[in-house]
Amino acid sequence: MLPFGLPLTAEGLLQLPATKTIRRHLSDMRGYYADADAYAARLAAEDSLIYTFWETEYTGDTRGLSFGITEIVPGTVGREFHMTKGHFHASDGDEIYLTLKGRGKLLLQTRQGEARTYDMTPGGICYIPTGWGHRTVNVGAEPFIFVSIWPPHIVHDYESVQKYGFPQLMLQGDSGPVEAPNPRYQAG
Ligand code: S6P
Ligand code: ZN
Repeated sequence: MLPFGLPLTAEGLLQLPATKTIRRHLSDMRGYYADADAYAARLAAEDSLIYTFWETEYTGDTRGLSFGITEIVPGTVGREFHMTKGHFHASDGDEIYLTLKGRGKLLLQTRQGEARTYDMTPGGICYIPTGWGHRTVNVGAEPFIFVSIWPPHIVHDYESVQKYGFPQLMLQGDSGPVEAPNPRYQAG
């Protein structure tokens, strides 16, 4: 990795060459949304883009840092807001999220079933210790964009989240986002 100095904005950071660009569409999110009928109906109409992340994963020795920029498109599946799949770090390694644009929520869970939720607004920072599964949700009407920074050689565990979900769902209420318990959740 070469040194760089850029404005902490989506426009600034997106100038960086990403080593990977991953786009997750509705069809990649089968089983993730609580309302299976709403999911099927939307997918039948269109396989829309839910989120993109541009990643520069550090694969050298143990000194570097990996980072990524995630953009979640606004919208819902049924009443549930667009979100990332979410994962645990299966190996030791904490992570930092810095919000650049839009309005989001960070959902956290431990494998024992403890849950926490944090607001993500521009200029805000969230710290995710190892052991806390994490998912981000766009609860606004605009694209929600944040930066993530994590140490090298992290193993990402998606399987536990795919199987058990998160304890909390983030739903569209009458006057903004509301959190509800996930009826299908089981502690991993
Ligand atoms: C990586 C970090 C983020 C996510 C990205 C997409 O440790 O937490 O860069 O990879 O926000 O989410 P997900 O759950 O599909 O990897
Ligand atoms: Zn992570």
